[in-house]
Amino acid sequence: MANATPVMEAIDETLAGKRPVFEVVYEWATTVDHKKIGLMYIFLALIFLIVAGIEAILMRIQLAVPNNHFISPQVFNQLFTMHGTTMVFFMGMPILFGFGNYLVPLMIGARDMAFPRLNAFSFWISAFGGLLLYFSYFGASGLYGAGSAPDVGWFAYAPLTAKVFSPGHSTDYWTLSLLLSGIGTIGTALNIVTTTICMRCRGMTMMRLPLLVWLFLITSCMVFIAIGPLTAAQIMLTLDRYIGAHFFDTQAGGSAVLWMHYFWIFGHPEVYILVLPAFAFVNEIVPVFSRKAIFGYPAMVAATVAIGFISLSVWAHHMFTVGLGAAGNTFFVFATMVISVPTGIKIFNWLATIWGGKIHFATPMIFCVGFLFQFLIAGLTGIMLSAAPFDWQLSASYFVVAHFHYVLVGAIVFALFAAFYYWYPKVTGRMMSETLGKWHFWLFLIGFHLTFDFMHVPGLLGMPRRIYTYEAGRGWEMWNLIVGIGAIFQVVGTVCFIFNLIRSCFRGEIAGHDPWDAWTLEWATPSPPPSYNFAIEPTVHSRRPLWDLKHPEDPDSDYE
Ligand code: HEM
Ligand SMILES: [Cu+2]
Repeated sequence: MANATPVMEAIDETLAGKRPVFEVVYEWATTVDHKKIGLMYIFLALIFLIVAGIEAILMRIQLAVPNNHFISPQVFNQLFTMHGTTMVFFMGMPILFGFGNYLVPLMIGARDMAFPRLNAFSFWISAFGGLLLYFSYFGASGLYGAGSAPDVGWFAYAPLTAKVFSPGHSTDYWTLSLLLSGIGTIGTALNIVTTTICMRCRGMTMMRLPLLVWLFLITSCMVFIAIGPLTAAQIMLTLDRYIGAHFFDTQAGGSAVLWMHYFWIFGHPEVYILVLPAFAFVNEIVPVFSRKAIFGYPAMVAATVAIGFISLSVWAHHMFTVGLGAAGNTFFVFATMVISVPTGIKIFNWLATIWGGKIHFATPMIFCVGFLFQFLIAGLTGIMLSAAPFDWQLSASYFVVAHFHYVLVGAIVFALFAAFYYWYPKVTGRMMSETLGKWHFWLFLIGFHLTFDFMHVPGLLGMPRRIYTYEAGRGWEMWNLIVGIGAIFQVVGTVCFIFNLIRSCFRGEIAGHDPWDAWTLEWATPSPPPSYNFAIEPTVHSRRPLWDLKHPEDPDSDYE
């Protein structure tokens, strides 16, 4: 089968009795090929997406009507903790780094990552981190006293996490699982930085790097700076809980605010660690479907570097309500607002790329359009929240939840879907169904807006976040019902997507090596690419090497 995926080949050969299942599992479990590792990251993340999605639906069912007793308060606390932690650490980061793993070496004309074994190690330790988090559910009373999931929120504020307030081991599962996955994330970041710096093919100067590679490079640098404080905080918390240290124990001279600083010095850059790869996908997809080179490449690179730096210095906008004092708050208000400048440059450049282009609204492109629109709105509510007095009113309300889901779902998840439709033919050799793709898009878009547009309203009406139920007559019930209905739409859309992923693997149209008429190097390889990527190491002369090959009459290299 010339056009089979590695996965399908494995399935076929196993079914035909040519290879025992064990051998196939062994091959994947021991692989150091960046493409297989990338796929395993994505597969793992999709499983966690389903799990965390179920947790979200359970919460929305509970909140759909007032005075509901579908779920107990304890379980509700566990659900939002597990949902948030899973989505950020075991869905978001793995799926994005999965794409990075798959694409970065291909796009710079390399045969693999710089450290293939470290790459495998990083994947497995992250996967074990995720398993450990969920092991807390199955631990039951016997095993080291686990048996209930963590319930302290995804940012686990002190002093709630102290042994007195959170006895048992669920908080320890949370801590250790983030410690492990943090090590994996650092390993992957190290690999991406080294690969990008050292393994580029001939002619691939830094200013000819595909923007995707630039964005993963900067994301990885941010990982170095952000994960350290997280790891330190997890170790301190463990010391507090196990040997009676008092880092975060106010009564013994520790500081609860110290935890917040540690957590958000990690937590805010984390937001950008998730969003920059999403930008990366949009940077590749929008120009190809507008049939134009990206507008303002150097400005895009500069804006990314600026976002990287500034986002490291805005963490205390998560702490306006703590009482940092006027000087502290003022600094963080301005630092936060300044980010809108480079972000605005990016939005402008995407629009300028689309402007006057021959736009082709295939599924990857429509998801990018959704991304642009929703990211703009998320940025606007972000600016609103960055004004400290406004934040004081709404900090612990549903307005904030609506804001950050606009970023996390409206921007990041939309860009991810675009990436799936765009690179699927490269990975599997087959196209995803456009019809199902359009169904997916519209169902998900309607669901997204029903859920998150209307979630701002109960927030403005004073509905706090993390409440398990509420009484009737406060004007919240209609909005919560709409929000719940929207969530169902999103589920149906996602089911279309998963069905499309599986179905297209067997039935999809054969793609050929370059179905979108694109211009970056991964499209120069067969679909799927062989394990060594390139038989002959490519040489490039411009930012769009494949364009040069296809258009000898008007190559970019003439203008460089
Ligand atoms: C780019 C992707 C972004 C993501 C993923 C994101 C995510 C989040 C998250 C998870 C929170 C919740 C904090 C909490 O639970 O207390 C939050 C709060 C906040 N975000 Fe964003 N955000 C993003 C962009 C922005 C932007 C562009 C701004 C402003 C220009 C902004 C300003 C804020 C502020 C001020 C808060 C504090 C809310 C509070 O503590 O009450 N965010 N964001
Ligand atoms: Cu932040």
